[in-house]
Amino acid sequence: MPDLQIIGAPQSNFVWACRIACGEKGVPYELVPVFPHTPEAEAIHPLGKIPAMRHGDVTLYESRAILHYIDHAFPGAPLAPRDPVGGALVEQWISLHNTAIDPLLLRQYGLAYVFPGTSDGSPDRARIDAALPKMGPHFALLDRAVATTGFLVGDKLTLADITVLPLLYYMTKFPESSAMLAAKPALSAYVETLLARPAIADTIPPPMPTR
Ligand SMILES: N[C@@H](CCC(=O)N[C@@H](CS)C(=O)NCC(=O)O)C(=O)O
Repeated sequence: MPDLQIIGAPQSNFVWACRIACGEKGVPYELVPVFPHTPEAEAIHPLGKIPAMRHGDVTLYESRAILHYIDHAFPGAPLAPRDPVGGALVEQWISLHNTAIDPLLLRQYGLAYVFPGTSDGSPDRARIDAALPKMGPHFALLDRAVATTGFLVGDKLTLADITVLPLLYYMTKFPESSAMLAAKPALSAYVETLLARPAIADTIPPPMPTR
């Protein structure tokens, strides 16, 4: 059994990013498919979030830290440039994703479909309609960023792409976001190309369990 554990439900975009990094790096791992706020998550993440990671004596939480660890602790082609500028640009994208893109596109908009919290389980239209006017600039920004090389940083896959791709995959699942994505040719081609990589194609998340 591999001694690296990725702890978290495969539906989580952040868990998926960690799994993609392992796949791209050729690192074997065991997926411990638990939801947030379960004992396994609480044992490592102080807020009970997923992903968490265990590797021998090393425990980590927060996808960004786990991605950094996977990239640096194991052999294989680097998933971030080791020069200061390239490495900082990868960090810049991960930070922008985690603090602005994910909170709007997935937490506010996407989860209004998946976990609407409405009395009849229908999508939370108020939350969706409040998000929509703010979403266009995010798709435009990403479209411009990948237009030249097909990657967010430099000319090969990095942790920046690995962080952003899972969110973009989920954007293909909801009506307004899939239309916004389809209207951006470079970004659409980027998503299609990345989804064909074995490390990504082989780990496409299952649907959310129905309650
Ligand atoms: N900044 C964290 C975010 C992790 C996160 O929000 N995970 C979600 C699942 S996709 C979660 O655990 N949500 C439960 C909660 O926020 O309480 C990371 O990058 O790992």
